[in-house]
Amino acid sequence: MSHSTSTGVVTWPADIAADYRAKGYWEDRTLGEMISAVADEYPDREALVDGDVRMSYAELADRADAAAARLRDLGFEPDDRLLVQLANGWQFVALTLACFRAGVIPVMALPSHRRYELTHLASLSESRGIAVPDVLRDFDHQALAHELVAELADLDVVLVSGTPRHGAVNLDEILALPDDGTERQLLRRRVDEWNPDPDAPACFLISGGTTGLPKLITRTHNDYVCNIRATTAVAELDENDIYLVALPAGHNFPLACPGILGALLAGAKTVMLPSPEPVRAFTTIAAEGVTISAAVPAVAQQWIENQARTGGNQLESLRVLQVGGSRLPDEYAARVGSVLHCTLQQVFGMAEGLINATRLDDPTDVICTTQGRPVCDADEIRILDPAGADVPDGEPGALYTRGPYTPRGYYNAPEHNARSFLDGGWYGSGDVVVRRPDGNLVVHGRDKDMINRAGEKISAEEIESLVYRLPGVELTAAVAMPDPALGERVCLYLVPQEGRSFDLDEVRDHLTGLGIAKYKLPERLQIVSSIPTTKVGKLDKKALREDIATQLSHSQ
Ligand code: OOB
Repeated sequence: MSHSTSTGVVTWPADIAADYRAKGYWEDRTLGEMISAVADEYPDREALVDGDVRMSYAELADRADAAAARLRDLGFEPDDRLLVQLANGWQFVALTLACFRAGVIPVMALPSHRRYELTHLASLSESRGIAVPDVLRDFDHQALAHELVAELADLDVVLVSGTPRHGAVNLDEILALPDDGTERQLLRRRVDEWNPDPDAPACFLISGGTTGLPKLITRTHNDYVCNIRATTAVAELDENDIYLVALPAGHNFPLACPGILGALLAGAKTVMLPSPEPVRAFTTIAAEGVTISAAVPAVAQQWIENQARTGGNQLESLRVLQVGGSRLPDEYAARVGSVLHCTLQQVFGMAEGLINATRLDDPTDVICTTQGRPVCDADEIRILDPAGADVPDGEPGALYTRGPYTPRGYYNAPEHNARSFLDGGWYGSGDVVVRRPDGNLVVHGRDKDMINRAGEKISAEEIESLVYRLPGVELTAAVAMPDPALGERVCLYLVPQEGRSFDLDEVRDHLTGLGIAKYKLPERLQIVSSIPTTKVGKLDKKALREDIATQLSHSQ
């Protein structure tokens, strides 16, 4: 039932690890102990706001400790995995901290994931438990969790925020605050003794994915703390800040760049919202005095358009808007300052590690037309041509990186690691970038088979492999089509077998039946009699992207 070691975790070479340690990039402290120390320093400060729920640092830390002990009592052991699929709310934060304290590894799924993704993530991570909302946006997460428990050998505990059924555990009881002060102190002492190894994984993040199925990224306490520290410094976030979480909290960006964990390590306040919808977001920003938030370009665009339409001074407290996850069009970059009246920080990051960002005092041209530079001075980057030679500044090439918070491999994925990492541990992000002479990167495009829909990454291969399960498909290719609101959407090219016809609804129903997340569903179907191929015989996706872009521009 338990796993004594994280065998599938790829570690940094010993000499490099020693160097990161000696230079202070790795502090050898766990996220749990660091946040407990902050709570000791600022017990009465407000840490977390979620609607009517307001929690001090002391209360949050006490709830996390109590929950850590209760997870142990339920049978969770250090290095056990817990698949976390919770909406943005205080429970997400308290449970994540509880896992850190107990040495249990949260696997950060998204509320939009469905049977297909959760089955894969639970089995790949060998999760012992799954934490879900009950029914959320008309979807019965609890029912699905029970089905997964019935099907997966390792998975046996369902934690539900809401009304548990069929022997599920009530998450709100797990996270309850013991009312007795002495008990709280005893728990604190008990949990302090479990402090995990700082080189052990703190959490598993999900890769954007270019392969058929998503990969898991192991983030150790040492590396994640380094990531958080560096992004906190460049966002100039301190204890006076109020950080708004509007993106799904399990994403690296709102979780740790600097995100929720950065706000907690700084002694700042975090405000949770279930969605970035502008009317509610603006009301919350005004009511709570939010100073900093993170958005994907699609959300930044909505905020800009909403503010331009309504005017008003609801955003007065907002100091910084971080924008990343996909390329922010330059015209919107300029409007963050002129319409939202805050400083834009472009963030070009990845769950696999490396974070680039513009600095708050950079010249306007850097802030508005580049995606910034690495946040940590131990980050190393190389930009290579197809033959593997470094390209000069000003010329596009493929981005490779390594550093103190960029893990050297995905979890349990040796074959895939051999393809994604070069000798010397360089991770190839699949992005095509140009480095300017001032060191800032501009993302020109990508060399990976993925669709970036409003910052959510969709693997073309994953969609295609599922479409092939539909009888009568001769050939199919999923490609990105440009979209003014979301950046990109999925367009599916399909060659039917003789005598067969398809429409978009049939394809979408088929995929929905297989249990994939809705955001991955194709939004346009192009029925064609053939698909062009490249010289080496691969489907020519570039030609397809150009074809759909041309068709869309003509139909406007
Ligand atoms: C963030 O992380 P992921 O893992 O969902 O996606 C990483 C990929 C990058 O390789 C790149 O293709 C794309 O997303 N990307 C951007 C971008 N930021 C990310 N492409 C162009 N411009 C940008 N600013 O997306 C992520 C993780 C941490 C912080 C911010 C974003």
